[in-house]
Amino acid sequence: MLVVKIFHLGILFTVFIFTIHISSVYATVDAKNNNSSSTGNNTSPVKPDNYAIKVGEGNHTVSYTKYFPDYVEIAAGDSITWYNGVDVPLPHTVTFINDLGNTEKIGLPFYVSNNTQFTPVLNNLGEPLEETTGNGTRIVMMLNARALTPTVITADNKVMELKKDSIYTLNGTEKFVNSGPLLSLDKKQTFDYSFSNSFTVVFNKPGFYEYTCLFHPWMIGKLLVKP
Ligand SMILES: [Cu+2]
Repeated sequence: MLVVKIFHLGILFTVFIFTIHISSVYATVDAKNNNSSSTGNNTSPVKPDNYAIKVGEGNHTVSYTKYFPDYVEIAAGDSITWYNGVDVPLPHTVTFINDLGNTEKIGLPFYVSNNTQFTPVLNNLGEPLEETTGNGTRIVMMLNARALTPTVITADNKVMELKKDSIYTLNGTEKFVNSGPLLSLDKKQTFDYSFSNSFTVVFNKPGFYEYTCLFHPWMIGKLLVKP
């Protein structure tokens, strides 16, 4: 129960991750294997492990768009928590895409009524990108909620929005599993929009998984879930 409470408190949760797991990121698989082989007691179940992966690297002057580490091996039942630990306010996502039809771009054109008025909430902070098509239909570019919020699209195309800092159990059939933008805890406050800091996935199904960042498609992470 204590662990559950910690998971529900974003700040404490991150402190927990930092203190317990940061230094052992590289030892993930070894630690797990050692635990299970050295007990000599096949009747006691192995407790699932939680590993931490940094989303973005670098410091306040130089940031690197990569996952750190970008490859891990874990066991079925284990979980991974991705978190943004970079000093700069640069968001990244952790996004599993099984079906390229569900890539979910960040900006999308939408039809709107020709007399719709757009008023910025904040003074002089931009205007919508819009265009009138050849047949007089008006189109505006809008941000795609599925890219910018924690979202799952199931195998049967059900779209589910998750909570911020979610813990999601992957069943392996999803078309799209997205953390939404992750920002460092101290950087979240500089945005009006409420971003997550972390995203946790529980992997019960063995297999090879790849994920990417919707902002930086060259960011690729891979993981192997062993039976
Ligand atoms: Cu990124």
